[in-house]
Amino acid sequence: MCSQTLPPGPMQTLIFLDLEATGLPFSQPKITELCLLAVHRCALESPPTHQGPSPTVPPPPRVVDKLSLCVAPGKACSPAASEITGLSTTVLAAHGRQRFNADLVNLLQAFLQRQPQPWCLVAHNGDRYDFPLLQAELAVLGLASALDGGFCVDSIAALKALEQAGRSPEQGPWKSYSLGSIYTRLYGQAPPDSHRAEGDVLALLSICQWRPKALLQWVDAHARPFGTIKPMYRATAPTGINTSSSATATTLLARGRDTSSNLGGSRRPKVLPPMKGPGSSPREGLLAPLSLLALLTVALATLYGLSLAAPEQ
Ligand code: DCM
Ligand code: MG
Repeated sequence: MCSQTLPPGPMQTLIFLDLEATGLPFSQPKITELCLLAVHRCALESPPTHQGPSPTVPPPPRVVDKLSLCVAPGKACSPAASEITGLSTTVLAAHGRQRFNADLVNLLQAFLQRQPQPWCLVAHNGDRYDFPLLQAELAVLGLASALDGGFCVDSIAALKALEQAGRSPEQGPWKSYSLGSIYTRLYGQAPPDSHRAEGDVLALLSICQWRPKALLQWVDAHARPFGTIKPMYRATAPTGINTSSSATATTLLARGRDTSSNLGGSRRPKVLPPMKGPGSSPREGLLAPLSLLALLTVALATLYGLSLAAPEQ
């Protein structure tokens, strides 16, 4: 690996991140839960050695910083999201959870600033979900560049590279790179607490501990500035004086999904019914001359019939 081509230098802190939210990207989701787990690179450079007959789930490093919060999303969770996460907007409100607001952004910044720099967010499917969603939440608050000092990588790409390294280039059977599938492949059991932000973050840490040194090398080579991540959707126009994200209209940015299904397609122009009212339709204006023409044709046909019949009478 040619480390001299890496502008930011080795990432000092890996921050494993997972977000739960109200739904999938086309629904312009809002965050319902987030978890960040900060691990210094030295914990991955010299992992505890584990001997045993079968691969066991590595224990997490002793020294970690963890931030885990539930968030009131300000919009309904999809039934699927509620089902898998166990969170609903009503329950989050009943527990007095606060919105994704400027205070939370300050909290995130304070947490990140405590870490040895540079830091790099690691999220599974982060490029398509967690990073653009986090950017969207920041953008809605007008704080789009709040996390611009840091870097990010998608662990799906990392684990693909790590699993394929050393294998023959022949294509094997198709493999799933979902968090649960990788974890089960590596450790022979399903990850606990799936679809809880903290559970998913711990599972992510475990799969990244499988080949920790190779993972660090990959991260150092592929980390990209968080500021280059495009928000999943953008605030367009405030709908009232309340600047909270619920009062802000949003627009989904094209991210590989059919954006026409935005808001269940309710923004698509509807086919208007024919207008009513006298003389309002150009078709109606043609009816009078057409009726006259039909009348004349009938008259002419009658006269013609009579003229044909006349000589025989
Ligand atoms: N999600 C969803 N439907 C799915 C899978 C995920 O709406 N079938 C949304 C809600 C989850 C979020 O994605 O909170 C993050 O997924 P995960 O729990 O896998 O991190
Ligand atoms: Mg999750």
